[in-house]
Amino acid sequence: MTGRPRPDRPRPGQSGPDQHRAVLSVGSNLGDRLGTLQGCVLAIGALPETDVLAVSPVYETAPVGGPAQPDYLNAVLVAATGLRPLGLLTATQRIEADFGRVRAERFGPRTLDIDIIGYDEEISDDPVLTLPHPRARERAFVLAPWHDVDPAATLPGQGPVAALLAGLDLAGVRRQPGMVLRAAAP
Ligand code: A4P
Ligand code: MG
Repeated sequence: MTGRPRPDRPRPGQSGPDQHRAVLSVGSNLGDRLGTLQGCVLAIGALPETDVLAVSPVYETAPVGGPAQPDYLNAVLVAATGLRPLGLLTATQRIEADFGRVRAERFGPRTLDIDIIGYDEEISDDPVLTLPHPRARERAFVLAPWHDVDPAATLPGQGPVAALLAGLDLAGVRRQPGMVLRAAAP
């Protein structure tokens, strides 16, 4: 059974009335960082009603906040999803747990962190899911890869990503051309 259209699942680039655009930031600074991020991207693409539309280059980044800890690998992905925001949060937290995430201390080292940076144009100050992500605007490790993958992006309520990025110190973020994440399994 190949090539049969699946009307219940819009293909990448398509959007229907029940499809929403989510921007996700992924980061890892413990274990096989690149392998974890690749597995994470594939797991997100395997969620119900969800397609990964674009994956950014990988950056190695100095840790922001928290205790002394190893450098992170960070990337951003853009997805089309039929999941509602809280459903997407629950699903991404399950993926974090599947990759061995232990919540020991805030901003501490982790095998995998998935943050929902934006969901359509939604704005919410709910602490369970704050949209857009409350610290995205000040984080080069989020905005640099997001800008790579979508130069015209805007952070809802905050302005163009390009303008926000221009005001940040980029010293701690280094693009890694030798590290590439695939949006889907070959
Ligand atoms: N939560 C609220 N809004 C959101 C959202 N938009 N996306 C809540 C995801 N979660 C959201 O998160 C704590 C709670 O935030 C969740 O229960 C959820 O309901 P957590 O993942 O359990 O804990 P955390 O990640 O330690 O805390 P927090 O506040 O999410 O930290 P951040 O902002 O994720 O920062 N430095 C570099 N270079 N690279 C990094 O990736 N990441 C962090 C974590 C710090 N420093 C870093 C990096
Ligand atoms: Mg987090």
